[in-house]
Parts: sequence; C-alpha cells; structure tokens
Amino acid sequence: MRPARDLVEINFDGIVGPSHNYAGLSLGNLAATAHAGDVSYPRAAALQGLAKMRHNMALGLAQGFFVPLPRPNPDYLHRLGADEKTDPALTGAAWSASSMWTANAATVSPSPDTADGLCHLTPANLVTMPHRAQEWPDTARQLAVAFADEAHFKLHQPVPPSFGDEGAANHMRFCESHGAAGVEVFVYGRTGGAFPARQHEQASRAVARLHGLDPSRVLFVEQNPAAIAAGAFHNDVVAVANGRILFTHAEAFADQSATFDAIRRAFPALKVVEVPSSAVTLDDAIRSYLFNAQLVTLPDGETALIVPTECREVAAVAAFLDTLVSGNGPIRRVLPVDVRQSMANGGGPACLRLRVVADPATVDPRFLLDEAKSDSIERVIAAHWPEQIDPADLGRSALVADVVSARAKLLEALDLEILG
Ligand code: SUG
Repeated sequence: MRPARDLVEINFDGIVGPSHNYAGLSLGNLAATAHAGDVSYPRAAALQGLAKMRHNMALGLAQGFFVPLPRPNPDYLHRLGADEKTDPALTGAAWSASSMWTANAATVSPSPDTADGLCHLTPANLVTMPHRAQEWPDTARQLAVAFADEAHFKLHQPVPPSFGDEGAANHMRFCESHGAAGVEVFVYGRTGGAFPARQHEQASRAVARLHGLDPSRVLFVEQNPAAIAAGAFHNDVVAVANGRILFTHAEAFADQSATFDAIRRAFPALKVVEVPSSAVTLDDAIRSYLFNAQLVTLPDGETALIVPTECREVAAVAAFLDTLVSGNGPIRRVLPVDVRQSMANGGGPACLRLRVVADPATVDPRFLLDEAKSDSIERVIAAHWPEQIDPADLGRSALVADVVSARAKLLEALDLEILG
C-alpha cells in the first residue's frame, strides 16, 4: 500500500455526451422540467464541460473524466417492447446523456476511511428515475477499467432495488486533509412529499457497511423535506463539504442544529458556513445553484468555491458572494464557470464531477486529463458532436448514426475502444 501522502482529490467530470437533450424527465428537478422540449446544443454543452475541467486544472487541481455511456441505449426501447414512436418519454430516456452528472455515478470512500485500507466505490443504482436507472451497468464497466488496480480499489455491486441510491450527490466527507481519515455523512430523504426522495436511508446504510467504514465516523442525516419540495432533488443542491468546511443553506437538513452537533461530535474541527434564508431564500439557492458548487482546496491551501455563472444573475446570491469573499471566513475565492447547457437540465458544477481521493498513479491514466488530451477531446467534440438537437428529432436514424459515431471517435481518440 502506498503512503497517505500520495493521496489527492481527483475530480472525474463526465464528458457531456453527443445526445445531450432536454426531454424533461426528472420530476422534482425544476430546471429540467422548465426546459422540457427546448432545443439543446450538445457541442456547446460538451465544450462548456471541457472548459470547466481546463479551468480547474489551471488552478492546480487533479482532473479526470469519464466518457459518455452508449446512447441511444441499444436495448432500452426493445426491452420495453417499444420503438422510438411509442412514447416520447421512453425515447428521451433511451437518448439521455444523464451520465454526464458523475456525482451520481457512485459513492466513494477513500482508503483512509475504510477497514481494509482500499478505496471503495459503489455504483449508484439510480432506481428512482427511469432514464437514470439504466446507467449503472455501463458506469460499473467504466469504473472497473478506471479503477482496475485491486491493490488500491474495491468496486461493489450497486445496492439492490428498491432502495434508491444516488451516489456522491448525497454524501459528504469531512477531513483535516484529503489523505487523512475522514468522517462520512450520508444524507437521505423520506418519501411522502410532492417530489420523489431519491436517496433511501437503507441504501446509505448499506453503502457505509459495504465500504467498511468505522461506525463512529459515519453519520446518517435526513434531508429537509421542504428542500426536496422546493426542488433540491439531491442534497448537493443545498449543501457541499470540503476538508473542515460545511457550506450549507439554513434549510438543507431536517434538523439543522442536530446535524451540525452530530457532525461536530464526530469531527470537532468542523467549520460551518451557513447561509440564512434571510440572505438567500431556498428558491434563490435552487435557482442559482449556489451550493452546487465545487468547494476545493487550492495548492496554496486556500479554499475556493467554483460556482455556476447563474449565481451572478440572482441578485441576492451575487450580494451574498460579495460579502463572503470580503469577510474573514474560510472560503477565500469564488470562481464562476459557464455550464449553462448542463444547468438547464439541473446539473451544476458539482453534479458534473465525482470526487475520488487516490494516488493518481494508481488510476488508469486513460481517464486522467492533461492539456494535450484536452486538446484532442476538444477536436473530437468540435468535429463530431451535433450542434443542436430538437427533442422531436430523437430517434431519427441520421441522428442515431451521428451520435453513435461521435462517441466512437471519442473512444478511439482516448484509446478506450474497450468501452465501445
Ligand atoms: O438526475 N437531470 C439530472 C441532474 C442531476 C444533477 N446531479 C446532482 N445534483 N448531483 C437528474 O435529475 C435531466 C434529464 C432530462 O430531463 O432529460 C436529468 O436527468
């Protein structure tokens, strides 16, 4: 086993797939519902995602990526006895590029937290949303290639249905440094509200057991039902953690102060940056995706918040961010990134990445980004990703051929034909 000093946080972003479209499939995800039927711009979407990766790499952060899953899913409609004309929602599901939101790919427990000293990954079953429930077999295949080194990684099967698991989007980790032992917090929802509660408590508990976490360093916390009802379909829409810091809206958890107390008991160094509803309403938080930010430790030790540009357009949020950086708090820099095409489907900067604390030398290098690889990915996207997709065109055979060959070109450029 390698010493802990080699462990760094690597953000694996999902490359936005060539079939990116607005089918309005996610009940409870207000942005996706509002943009249902809009024309999408897959090429622009993928270039925005790549620009975010380059932006973060330029900050000195380790950056990885996952490739889009095969879409249209060749089996999906067939197994439902359907074809592309049967039901637009089914066709939309078969075409969904939703694997771009890799915060939902898996839950990751880094090696310092686990009993066997391996980094454990459990692919999320995503059973609540039909278009997302098809992701895990292909996601698991990709994880098995990226993290094939069994001396360092342990991959699990997804939690069986019907216990919904949405992966890292409902999971936070507190630590003194990424390579030190952490306290892992699993956030679940309770069913019964207007919108689905996607993360089941039993799924969270199963993942914690399977990963061999020390029970005294694990917490299970309930999401505020009012936050789910307001459109926080994942906890990472209203809270984000990094190192010692919890950046959270005041209405994120069912019992906010009990949640802080419980985390503090397990992790006394906790620093809470709580945004009161009087400064930013829950609605403004969800509209701007203020908390769907990447809270990162820069190489100089400062903490930065990488927010979507939409935060600058919601007056209360822009004002809050100005006070945040001018104050004396632990978050020193706010860095906006443009991921508008993803945002219109309810996916901000944090949704687009899966955090894995690992020694980069133990990861399959084909999934790690550098400038040369960014250039070659950009060339493939610019040459082969459709410029736009009208949802009415999903299923048209010319478009099928285009998106299938676009993905094949990407796999070829990355030497990842094994995922074809
Ligand atoms: O699961 N949107 C995704 C957004 C996921 C965001 N992830 C995190 N918060 N971590 C979802 O709702 C919309 C697709 C459509 O409707 O066509 C969608 O799946």
